[in-house]
Amino acid sequence: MKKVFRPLTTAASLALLLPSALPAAAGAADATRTGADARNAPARACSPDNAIEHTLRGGGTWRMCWHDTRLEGLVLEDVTFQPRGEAEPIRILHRASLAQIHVPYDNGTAEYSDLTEDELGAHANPLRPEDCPGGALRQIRSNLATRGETVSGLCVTTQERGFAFHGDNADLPRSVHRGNEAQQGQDLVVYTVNEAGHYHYINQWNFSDDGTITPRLGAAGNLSPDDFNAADGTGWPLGEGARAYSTSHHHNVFWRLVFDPDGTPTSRVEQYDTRQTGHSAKEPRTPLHETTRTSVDKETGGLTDADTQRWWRIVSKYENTDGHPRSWEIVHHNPHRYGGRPFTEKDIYFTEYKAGERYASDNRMSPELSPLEHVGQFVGGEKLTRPVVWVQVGYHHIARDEDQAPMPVHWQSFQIVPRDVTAMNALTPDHLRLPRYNGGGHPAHHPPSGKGDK
Ligand SMILES: [Cu+2]
Repeated sequence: MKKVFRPLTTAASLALLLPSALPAAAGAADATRTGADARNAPARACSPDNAIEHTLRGGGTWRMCWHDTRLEGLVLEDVTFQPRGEAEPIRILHRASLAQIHVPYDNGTAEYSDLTEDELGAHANPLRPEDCPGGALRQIRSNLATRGETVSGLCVTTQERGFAFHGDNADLPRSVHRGNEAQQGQDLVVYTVNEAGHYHYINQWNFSDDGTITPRLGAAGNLSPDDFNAADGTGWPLGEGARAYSTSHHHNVFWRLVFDPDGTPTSRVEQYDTRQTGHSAKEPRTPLHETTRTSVDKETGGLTDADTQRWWRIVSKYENTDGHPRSWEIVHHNPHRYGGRPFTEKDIYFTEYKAGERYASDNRMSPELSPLEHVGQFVGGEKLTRPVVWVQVGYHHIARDEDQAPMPVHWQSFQIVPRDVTAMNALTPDHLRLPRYNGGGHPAHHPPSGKGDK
């Protein structure tokens, strides 16, 4: 369902014309860094309205800068995490955003590109204080504004995430709590709600106190009344009897991540696969597994192969204090891969950084963007020095009676998890930050006890 698009302000148009939709000064600062080792380079200017900084209960501080564009909506830049006790913020991402929501209907009657066609970013919904519990709303540009050009559409808040850890290091006296260390985790959460036709998408980013980033897209709103067809047998009957069939469809969501690990534009990509190689000689002949590492040196697309438990990581030039390269793992599973288009064939793509390669499909939106159409074409075998990561998560939506009305939120997500960024858990309590708790092999946790407290 298309909306009539009312042009945005000059500022919005300008945003689209600049290579990365940044203020000119910031763009210039960016250019000076390209190809250079810019560790410790000063952060780009970020106005107070665009800066987000929050220290979570666990002591870690997230910092980032946000802006919005007409198509992508929320864009996060210069994302850093400073674990408690760390002298400096650790840079992770240069730029992160949605890159497409591709919605093809099973019967071939419709195929939407919700970012580029429906201009997702231009349709940020106003949020009420109760839509942002415990947080603060910020103004974001929107065509849905009833007055002026902005709505209170960006929520910055915190959410509880349950146990961050629960363990027994035998450092505490045995007691009624059995000497357990436990802590509840907390996320900094940033989101907008944007309309594309009858759908409302929650564009949410969770930043956890352990350094994990979880981009999430929640599909909500209402089923498209235009996409009901009782005749072709491809949908699901909604309402009484079997008169109205809601047409099944996919939501293929793409994110684009420009990493900037430790503030350097260059990084490496590695792929890991685990395979069973046989069995141990001794009974009970336990299966043996071997994990192999493959360097991803050139642009490529990859599959989250269930048989090999494949995963990838972005590796920094710098090491943690244990002497291990800092890296960020892409924890990713594409449950409903859509094979119907060349840009949806892979679950993840790695391409060399180009500002004009912005959308996973329908990329030829304006003159400053690459003439190439989609991410499948961006993969041209070029050597990777500044890898851009494109993550796809698909969802085949077969409607159910409960989808009306409004539809319950359905989430699609993946995670960016620190791997060897710090020498220990970012949340490790100070009294456990000891050599004997870092590296394993420390004495057994449970001394023999005759008190029956096992
Ligand atoms: Cu749907």
